[in-house]
Amino acid sequence: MKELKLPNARSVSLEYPIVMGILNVTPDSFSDGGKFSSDSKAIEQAKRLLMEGAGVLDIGGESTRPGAPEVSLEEELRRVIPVVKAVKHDIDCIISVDTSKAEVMRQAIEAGADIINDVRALQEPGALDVLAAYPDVPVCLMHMQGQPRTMQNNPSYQALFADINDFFETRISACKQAGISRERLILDPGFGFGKTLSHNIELLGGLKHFQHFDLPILTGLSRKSMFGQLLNRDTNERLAGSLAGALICAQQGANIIRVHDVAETSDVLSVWLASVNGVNE
Ligand code: 7PJ
Repeated sequence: MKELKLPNARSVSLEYPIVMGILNVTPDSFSDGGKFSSDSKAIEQAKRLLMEGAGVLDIGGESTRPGAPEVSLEEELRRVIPVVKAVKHDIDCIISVDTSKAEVMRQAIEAGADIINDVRALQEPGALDVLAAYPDVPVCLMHMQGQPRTMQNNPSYQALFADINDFFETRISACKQAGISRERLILDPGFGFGKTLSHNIELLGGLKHFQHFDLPILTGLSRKSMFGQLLNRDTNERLAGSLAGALICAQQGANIIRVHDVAETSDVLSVWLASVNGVNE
């Protein structure tokens, strides 16, 4: 599991954790509405994230924040596909698309997406079949309890790690049944998705419980409300908490760290890696 194979005979090394930079294409992120200018803003942001050290860009058009309303297929396609095409056309980079809808997955892959990141772990209709049809595309299976609109209404587990591990087992088997090979899979415990603060904190200290799968692990904690609750911070005051979270995940073997603040996260990981590997002066 030293590298992740990608389409077109490319691959990305997982020897050290890589930073996945979040490129949101929800209307609140580009509020001017004009399609041309929003595409060029997305390209600008993509270039910035890559310069700051992102190894992968994660493009998502569905808000999955707690309580967020669902987005129609047409709207999600309209938000995501032009940006994937534009970024792919202008920049040589690895693109992940954050979606649960089979048709968005299909069009995104056709438009040049290298990875599918699904917070619903390929449980929506047709999603397994789409991925089965593109045997070079890796996919992130994230754990969520419930659905975004209601997932924070009293989440509960019999045993947090055992329940999430059972979910991973079930989804890994579903992938196998559908013809999606195991080496394409990435696992994500889904911080904030149907989890209380104490669930999230327990997860943060316990990533070792997912290492037995011997699959790459992705974690996303960036600016999440667990830091709001723990530290009493608004969204724009959660950088320090998020950096601590990213480092704690990396030190427990997380391979892909999904963040908004790429430059800061890259610095933190570089300091840690220097302390492990030394430096050449
Ligand atoms: C995650 C995600 C995450 C993966 C979002 C937010 C909510 N994909 N998409 N893992 N979170 N794989 O960033 O606050 O934790 S959207």
